[in-house]
Amino acid sequence: MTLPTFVNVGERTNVTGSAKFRKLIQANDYEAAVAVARDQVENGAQVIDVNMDEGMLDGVHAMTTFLRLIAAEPDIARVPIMIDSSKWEVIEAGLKQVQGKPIVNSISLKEGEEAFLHHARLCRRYGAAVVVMAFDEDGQADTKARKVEICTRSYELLVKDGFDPADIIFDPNIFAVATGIEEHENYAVDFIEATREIKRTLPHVHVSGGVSNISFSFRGNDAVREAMHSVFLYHAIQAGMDMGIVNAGQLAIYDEIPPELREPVEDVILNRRPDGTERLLEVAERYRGQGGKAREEDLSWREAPVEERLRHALVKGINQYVEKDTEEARQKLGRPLFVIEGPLMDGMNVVGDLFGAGKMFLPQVVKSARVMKQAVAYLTPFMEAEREASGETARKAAGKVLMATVKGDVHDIGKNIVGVVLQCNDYEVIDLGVMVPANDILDKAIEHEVDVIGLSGLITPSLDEMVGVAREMKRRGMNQPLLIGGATTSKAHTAVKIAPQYEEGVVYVTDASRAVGVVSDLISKERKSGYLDGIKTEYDRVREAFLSKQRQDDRVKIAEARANAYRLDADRVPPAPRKPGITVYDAVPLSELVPYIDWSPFFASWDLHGRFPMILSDPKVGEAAKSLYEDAETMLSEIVRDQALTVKAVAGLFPASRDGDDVAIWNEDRSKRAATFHTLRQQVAKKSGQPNYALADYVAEEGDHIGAFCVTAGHGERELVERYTDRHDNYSAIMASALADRLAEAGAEWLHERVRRDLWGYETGEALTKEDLIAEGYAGIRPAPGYPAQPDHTEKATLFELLNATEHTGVTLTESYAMQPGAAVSGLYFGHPDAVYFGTGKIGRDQVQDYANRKGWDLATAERWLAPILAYEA
Ligand code: B12
Repeated sequence: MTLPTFVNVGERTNVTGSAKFRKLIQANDYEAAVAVARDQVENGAQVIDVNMDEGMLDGVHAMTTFLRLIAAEPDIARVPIMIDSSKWEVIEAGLKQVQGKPIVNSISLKEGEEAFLHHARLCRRYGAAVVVMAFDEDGQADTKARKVEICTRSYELLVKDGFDPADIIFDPNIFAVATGIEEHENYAVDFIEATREIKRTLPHVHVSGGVSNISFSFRGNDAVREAMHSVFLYHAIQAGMDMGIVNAGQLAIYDEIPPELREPVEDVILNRRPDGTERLLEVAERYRGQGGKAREEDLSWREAPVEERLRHALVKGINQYVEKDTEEARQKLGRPLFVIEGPLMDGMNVVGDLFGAGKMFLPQVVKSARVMKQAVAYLTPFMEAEREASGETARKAAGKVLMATVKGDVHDIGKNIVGVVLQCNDYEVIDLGVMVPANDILDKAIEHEVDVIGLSGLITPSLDEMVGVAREMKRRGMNQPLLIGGATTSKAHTAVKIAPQYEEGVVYVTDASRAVGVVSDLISKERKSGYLDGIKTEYDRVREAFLSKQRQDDRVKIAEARANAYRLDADRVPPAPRKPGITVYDAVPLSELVPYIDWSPFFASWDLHGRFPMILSDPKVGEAAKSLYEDAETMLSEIVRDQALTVKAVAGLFPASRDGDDVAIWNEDRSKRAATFHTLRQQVAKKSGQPNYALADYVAEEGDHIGAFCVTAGHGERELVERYTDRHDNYSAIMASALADRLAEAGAEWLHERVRRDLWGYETGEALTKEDLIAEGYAGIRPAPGYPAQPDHTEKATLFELLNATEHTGVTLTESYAMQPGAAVSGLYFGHPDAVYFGTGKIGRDQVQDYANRKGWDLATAERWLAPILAYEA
């Protein structure tokens, strides 16, 4: 294929990249969809990329229909079509339709040589050119060396197989620069230099890429983005890039970029100085809001009257102008209260309705709440001054809710989210924070005359604490309803254990979106008793069902379960560790952890459910997810740049041997037992051939080893969170905690890899992609006390002592064995290649008694710590 100097690929006909196009295709409006393609060509696109990869679409049908229609349009049919899909059936469907020379986007060595060549041959059969991504079995290429290596290998394979080199278009991956992450700084240079080398050594091929990626860190600043694209292209084209996805309408002319902007942009693109990013950030501020048509369009709402502007800012969560507009509204409306009860409440009502109708999502609501909070904070001194002058009492909210994370527990993201959502709905929230003893909760509830009390908890020991709070409420003769929430709570536990302790109403609330409805029912004089009657009937049923299931106990005896233990393959026991004993990491570089982040749970913590990155293009929540992700990436870069969090870790590898259902830990020469880990065995009746697992089964009877670890990313979190809450910015505060949690998990993944490769060293050679890591595609496991394979949190005491974890990481244990700081994970390492995760499930009294004996507890203590997994009523 021969190409003119630089070919511009239009990508507006891509359902994953354009919401407008996606909606048209989903609505079967192919006529308007064809118009999008026509517009692209009229605006200078010389190739159009067509992508129909969208979960809800029949990709084959959509691709076939669309390509047939554009083939009939002479204006469009004159440009080549790039068939873009990750699904082979869609690509093939596309290939069958295209009349001229098609381009397939893309193939790569990701799944190995065989699949690569198979796909390449299919393309060749249709006479198609191919985009070859610099992606191999080890992942995407980021450095020049990897890009050149993968492209060269792909080239050799293709050409040897008879592929015309002129039909090969390499995409050596353009990644964002100026992210604040040191290892990203050379990404543009890596691309440009790889392009130069590819063009020099691999005759006839083309080089392409998605240009807008380069400026991802400057989203919202079109002037800087346009300058970055133009400078990047200026250098990349000289190096041989001859094709790319560029929005031609949004490209500055290189020579016309003001030198004060061009120079710092060029410093960043060419990685010419270490402080390049900071300097560009400074200059960028001056260009914010300039250039870029989209920005001007966005700002048309600024021309509306101030009440409208406030409402708009609330619904859209824009906090940029909040103080200015609030002041203007205060002057216009005469009193601060009128601003709150007028445009601010109007806006919040819209937000509440949209959220209730499932048209707005949690992150958007929390952003709206930020606008409200900042406006109210601005008005508060004026209201206080008025009150002092007139002697009036404060404005009454719709109701008062007291919230607390119970004693011994440290996590509060969920509680904070619920608090924000309630505040959005005009409830006053008194938040007592974390680790709050029952008496403090109840004293404050009485003092503040609250209408409802809400408790939160992350780990199972908190369940017992909640039962205690309910009991104490009864003893004190209180009458407020009690709400129960948090990851460890459940309707069954609430119905069986908490509700029977307190007759004034106990309600389990699954998530933030339900909280408002429940509180409003509980506060309404008319609805309260009917609502609570309904809950009571429901919980009676849940309790009965639970107890009757418990009565049909189908557990096998512990002796029988042990006889069916998993038998370890002694020949495959991992070798002795290369570096036995304890290794401490005082400050793991944050930039090293970023690639280990598993983003899916991050979205879940904002009530957006789905797998990353597909969630970003989800038809329902995609838009909210994308914007949340952008904010998260921006904050993450700042955290990395400012070293705002410190990740500390300790890992230890010890001689060990199995001792029944326990694991004995030995000193270096195995002359003295240093500690014992206790494990629990599954007692569910298994099908033949399936073992009743206990973690101890993964350790050999002699000569084996196990590991232990503790990681935290929580040092610095409190300061970071406070910095945002001081600015009434709960959105960023919650985001900071959620990112700290992600970094703690990423730290655990990072450390486990180090252990497998270096410290223990049983893993050699294998290089896993990030997806493999997340899918735990490696040998060995790292169960954490509290997780289903070891539900007993008290084992953390042994683990901490053995590792001296508090001294090495600064993490301490509460009386419920929660770790502080909250963004922390600790657990054991089992290296045997057959080790798999499992759930212990419910266990019988015989095992509980046996476990109590092994731990030196009485039965009641064992039943308390193991309460959530007892198969009987204690
Ligand atoms: C992410 C995660 C973590 C993260 C962050 C935790 C966090 N910030 O919540 C990290 C990696 C730090 C972590 C660590 C641990 N985790 Co963890 N973790 C999870 C996971 C996967 C999701 C929790 C989460 O983020 N939820 C998102 C938030 C927003 O949701 P939420 O807290 O539930 O709140 C919502 C609702 O519950 C409700 N709500 C919450 N509070 C309230 C209060 C009121 C009044 C109302 C009305 C509603 C309400 O509304 C909120 C918003 O929708 C859960 C499993 C799961 N799917 O739930 C395990 C889970 C919570 N973890 C668990 C455990 C055991 C641990 C560790 C002890 C493991 C270990 N040994 O290291 C540690 C403990 C950390 C510590 N500091 O002590 C267990 C806890 C149960 C148990 N057996 O004790 C779980 C349930 C996993 C499991 N199935 O075993 N964990």
